[in-house]
Amino acid sequence: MNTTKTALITGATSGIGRATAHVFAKHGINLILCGRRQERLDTIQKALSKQTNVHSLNFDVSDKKAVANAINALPEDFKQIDILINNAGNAHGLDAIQDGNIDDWDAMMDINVKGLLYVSKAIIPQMTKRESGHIINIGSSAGKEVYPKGNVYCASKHAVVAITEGMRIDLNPFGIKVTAINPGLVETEFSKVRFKGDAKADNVYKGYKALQPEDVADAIHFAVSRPPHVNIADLLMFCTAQASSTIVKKE
Ligand code: NDP
Ligand code: 8X3
Repeated sequence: MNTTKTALITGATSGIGRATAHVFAKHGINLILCGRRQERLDTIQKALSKQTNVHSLNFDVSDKKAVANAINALPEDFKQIDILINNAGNAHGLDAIQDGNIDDWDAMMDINVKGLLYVSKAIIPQMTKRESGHIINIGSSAGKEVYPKGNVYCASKHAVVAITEGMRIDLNPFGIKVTAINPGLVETEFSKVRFKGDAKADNVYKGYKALQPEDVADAIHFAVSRPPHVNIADLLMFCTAQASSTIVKKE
């Protein structure tokens, strides 16, 4: 019996998703890498193919047809997905609700919430059929606590935590594990995206040691490597300097 598992990771071209792909490859997990930046997908696939079998898919998670088409067209060797890492997402803007940009709100709800649902919808039926699988949703400390100007991003991550709980309940009869990993500040391209390339992004991780994407990837691998009877349901992780969304000890 082939015991090698296959993981599909959304947002594998950067940050937490890319670091997770590296850790999984080191442990011999087959990979389906997803993202929109083809050049990055090619580079990561080339590097990790030395360690494991890798396939990449280019689609926007907020485009439901593109999601279904990409996943339905997977080659035979990659059709069985044992582990789904719903990681693609970002914050767009940091504005008081009265100043918020509607396009930013649409992007966060469409990608962080609906995108996660579209990808899950395309994969859950094969997991329920086999009565096995593990879904890991990347929430955030912003899914546990709302902070000033975080409004819609925090709402999108509260939704991720709620959807994770709903999945765990509904998929319980099928023996499917469902996990939320909720990090605080992680030094990735997240702030570059949030501030649309503005220099403000450079200050977010200054004066303290933020979580690194590899720290979160380790936690994700911990969750997927527990024995069959153990499910890490919900994990909140901060760097040592962070106590809450608004309390960070800086030099
Ligand atoms: P990055 O910006 O470094 O990575 C985001 C990833 O998401 C990229 O690979 C990007 O790929 C992908 N992505 C974004 N939009 C889409 C889309 N519409 N369709 C497909 N893929 C998309 O950020 P992080 O690694 O930090 O973020 C990963 C997850 O972690 C997000 O859900 C974020 O909310 C969450 N998180 C981040 C924290 C942080 O402080 N950094 C803390 C807590 C949670 P591409 O552009 O190639 O499509
Ligand atoms: C990312 C962490 O604090 O910027 O989810 O919302 S935070």
